[in-house]
Amino acid sequence: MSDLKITPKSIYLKRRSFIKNSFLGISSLSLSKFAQFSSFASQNDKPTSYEAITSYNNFYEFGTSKSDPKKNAFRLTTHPWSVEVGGLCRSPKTLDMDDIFKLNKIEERVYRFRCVEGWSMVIPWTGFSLRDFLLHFEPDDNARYVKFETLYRPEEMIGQKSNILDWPYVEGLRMDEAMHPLSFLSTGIYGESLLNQNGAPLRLVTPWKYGFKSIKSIVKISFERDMPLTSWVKSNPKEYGFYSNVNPDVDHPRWSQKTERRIGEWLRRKTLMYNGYGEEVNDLYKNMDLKKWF
Ligand SMILES: Nc1nc2c(c(=O)[nH]1)N[C@H]1C(S)=C(S)[C@@H](COP(=O)(O)O)O[C@H]1N2
Ligand SMILES: [Mo]
Repeated sequence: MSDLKITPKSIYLKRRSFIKNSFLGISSLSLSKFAQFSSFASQNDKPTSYEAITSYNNFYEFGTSKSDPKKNAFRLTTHPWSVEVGGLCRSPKTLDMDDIFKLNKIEERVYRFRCVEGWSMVIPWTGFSLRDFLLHFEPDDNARYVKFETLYRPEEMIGQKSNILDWPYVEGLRMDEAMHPLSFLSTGIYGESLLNQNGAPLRLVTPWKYGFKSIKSIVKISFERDMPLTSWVKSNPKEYGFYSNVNPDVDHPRWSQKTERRIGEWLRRKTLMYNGYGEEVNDLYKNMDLKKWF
């Protein structure tokens, strides 16, 4: 797809969400200095093509190679779809996607996206703030973490017939990370509904963390007291941590994290601390040893 074709829609969406945000902002709790802006990528970050975003994927439920998700994800039925939200909160509920769309105003966020494997993209997501969504369920004061789970349906998710990971895929955030204004639940890309290979109908996006934290096709969210045991930590705790913040100074045991290949570019780029979102997220980790808590 040519950039000429996609840009106008993207700009249009951006402008719309900007207007919405500044309008909303005055009374909204979530209005921070960041939420007024719909774009969190710089001039230097040209959005990756829709074609690449939807054909070069990691989604092990459909196979382990980059082309498997696009090839195999058509089997997944996403209508109807419900998301159960519970655990330590006052208003647990199971919602279908229509309820979810009614709860939240859709906005666009252009974010850099960095996979732990050393490639990156720039993705114009549509969706809504995770914080705004979670507040509807009135989390208790003793909720310290949020746990997310992907659908388990091996008849449709054929990769789940292999035991490469312990299904269902589980991810988690500390409560303050989940409540951070950058944390986002996505329902679309370039203004189109998410395709199955990208995690339809609902997936997480935490742009300062490695891509595997951005769990796809979510069916369950729960507020927890203890740190959830996430899929990658469970499968290989020496190589993957709970926090997994993008950090060029902490190498993966099998490769350096200093640089990355931006899909669509020739030369490798320097990887930025917190994927370039340090100004926004530094405070979350100010008392932590980032080498120890990787
Ligand atoms: N359920 C689930 N979520 C997942 C994965 C997965 O295998 N299963 N892969 C993760 C990894 S490693 C990355 S890099 C991103 C890729 O997202 P994308 O294919 O939309 O770019 O999804 C993440 N979310
Ligand atoms: Mo990844």
